[in-house]
Amino acid sequence: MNKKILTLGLMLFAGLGATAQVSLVNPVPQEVKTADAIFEAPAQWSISADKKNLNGHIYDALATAAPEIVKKADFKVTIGVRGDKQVSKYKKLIPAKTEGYYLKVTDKEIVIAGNDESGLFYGVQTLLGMMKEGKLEACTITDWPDVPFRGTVEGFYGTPWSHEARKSQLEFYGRNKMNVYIYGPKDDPWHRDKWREPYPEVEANRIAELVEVAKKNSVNFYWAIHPGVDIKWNDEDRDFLMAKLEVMYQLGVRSFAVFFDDIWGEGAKADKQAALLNYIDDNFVQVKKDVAPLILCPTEYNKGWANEQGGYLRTLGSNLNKGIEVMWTGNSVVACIDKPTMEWINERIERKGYIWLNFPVNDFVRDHILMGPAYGNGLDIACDVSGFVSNPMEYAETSKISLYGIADYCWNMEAYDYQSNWEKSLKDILPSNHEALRTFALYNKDLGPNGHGFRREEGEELKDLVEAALGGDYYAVGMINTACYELGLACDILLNDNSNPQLLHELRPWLIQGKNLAAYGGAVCLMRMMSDGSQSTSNLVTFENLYQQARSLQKQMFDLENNKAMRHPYQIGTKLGTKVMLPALNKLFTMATEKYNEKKGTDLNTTAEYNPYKLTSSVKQLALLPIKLNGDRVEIASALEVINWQADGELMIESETPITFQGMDFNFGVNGVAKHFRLELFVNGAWKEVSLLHYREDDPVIHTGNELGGMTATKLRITNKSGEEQKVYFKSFSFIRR
Ligand code: 14T
Repeated sequence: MNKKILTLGLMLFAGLGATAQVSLVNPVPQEVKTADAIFEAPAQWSISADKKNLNGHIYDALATAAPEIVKKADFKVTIGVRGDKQVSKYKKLIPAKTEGYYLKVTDKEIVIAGNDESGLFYGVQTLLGMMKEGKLEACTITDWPDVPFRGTVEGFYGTPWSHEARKSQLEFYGRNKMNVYIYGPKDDPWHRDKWREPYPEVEANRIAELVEVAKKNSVNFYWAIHPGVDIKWNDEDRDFLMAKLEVMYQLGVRSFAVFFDDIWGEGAKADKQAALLNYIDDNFVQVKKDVAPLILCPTEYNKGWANEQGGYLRTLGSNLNKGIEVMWTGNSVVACIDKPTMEWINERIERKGYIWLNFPVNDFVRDHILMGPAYGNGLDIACDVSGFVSNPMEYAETSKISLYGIADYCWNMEAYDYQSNWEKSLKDILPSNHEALRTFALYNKDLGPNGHGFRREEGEELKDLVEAALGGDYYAVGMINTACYELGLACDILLNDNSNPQLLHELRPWLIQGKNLAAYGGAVCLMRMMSDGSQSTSNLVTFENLYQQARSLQKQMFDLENNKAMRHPYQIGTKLGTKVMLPALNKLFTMATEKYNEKKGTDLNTTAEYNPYKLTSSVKQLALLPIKLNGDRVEIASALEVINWQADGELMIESETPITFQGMDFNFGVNGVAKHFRLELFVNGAWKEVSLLHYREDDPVIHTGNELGGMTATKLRITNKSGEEQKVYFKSFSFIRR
């Protein structure tokens, strides 16, 4: 049989299956019965509901659906909450679960019956999700959440989300059935540094508005205070805190959290923290009666930091009032959560932990943006957590990709399929160009090496190809070339998409770097194919010109990575494809260049990474140490052995462009050795000496004299001037450029 026809047939078939409207709903509902009947939504429908549901946020949500709401229509929508007359017939079908609902869709009518108001709202969201493409599917759904509190904590360091971004988040949470938003951006002054002071009017009004938007979306807006940096455990500070909570209450806030993370000293005492929280609970939460249970973020918020001897967690466990929730990031600051994680912490805090998941937050890897799926958390911990919130990136819109998964995971844990959720999320966030977004996102999943050791899968789909290509398979090189072409194509398409301006604004630096990476890949793959010295039909497309192009792109990527105007003043850089694609291309570049050198007897530099700084040394052990730019700091990696620095041996650093020095220090690990070495800078064609000194006799760090600041040079060298060998450790060396 003709293969093409067969594939076409299969595709059509798959196409039919994929249109099931219920599969568009996120999170995946608990119990679904469908009759495989899909039909156009009616042009009009009438709504029958109890008075209280005929106006308000639930009705408003329903009104966003395409059908026009009229008094009398053939198609009837009945909505209600357990106890309402309208849905009394369905009493037995409504799940007796908090936030649960029953939904029935036929070609004549729809019934949505919530176990409570949230449940009804979520039933409406399910209907809206199913109608995304204008169609309905006959079904009955019985649905409820696994985790009672699901959502986010805006808890990262860096630029807090904008007001607009927050509103958009709250609507996104409503649509995806998340019910918690904890407001706690580290860089909001009135959350942390100025916790005692009330918000100025403009900021106060914004918070009041967010509370309203949250309510409309069935989200609890938690406002968090972070007093631990300078709190005194006295009545005065306690009253300051109570007063601030009262001010926030007046703005409409009804849910509160107190954070004690990333502090030390006085503020970090468990008994004091517990006493304060109990005081707030007794004298504020219980008195007001309409305030949600308090949430505490402890100082020892992960197992890695838990000091068992100190008894911090057990003190919280026994002292804190039972209703107070305790947050937990897992076995380390950034970790996936599993059953043993929960068993360990729940026993200590004498309650179910409230998970603060440090994903997709990128405040510790700001050169990467994270667009991958949320995976790796246990699918069997629904009963072990009281809440589960994600700490996202300062890139609010991009974070929605992962949050879409968090929402699904928390709602229906056992059924959670991260891959299919991820595919769905890309369509949800950028329907116009979800394929381009998907291709681009493939290169933006991993975090790169980081202090927390938290990595993500990236480039798995390329691994076999890369291996084959490195093994000399030209077909595989061609496939990598195609992948690079697709990446460039995706970047260009996205840079021209204006359907989600916020998303594309956030992604822009990475899209531009993505184009560089793609073009680099193209050049490298061609280089590899021409590296056997075969003749080109073009005078321009020659190996040596492709080599120049690849070099140029290495430099362009480097410049973009080190351009501080581009993004953050620290932790700068814009990286993607760092797990598989970039290293593969660099290897191909080196291989191709080596091959060519061999064939042609040329001497082209085979090292792939562009570096404007070059280190040379007549001290053998130093000659191969890597030198790197890190922001504005140029560093030589430390040596792990004793260095035998011979008399007159020198270490030289050359820069492509003149450097203006800000400061310099280095550590040879031996006290008092500054007098044995000479530092010189090459200024205007001549070597100029700069003095070296120790600040203290017992401190091996060597500093430079004040004359260094502001000097401009293209090279520097350090020479052993003592006339004899010096045994030193090369612990650190760095200078800062202006
Ligand atoms: F409160 C905690 F649960 C928590 O995670 N606190 C911070 C959080 O604001 C930040 O976004 C997150 C990821 O960087 O980690 C915590 O911050 C840290 C963690 C460290 F290990 C800050 C400095 C650290 F060294």
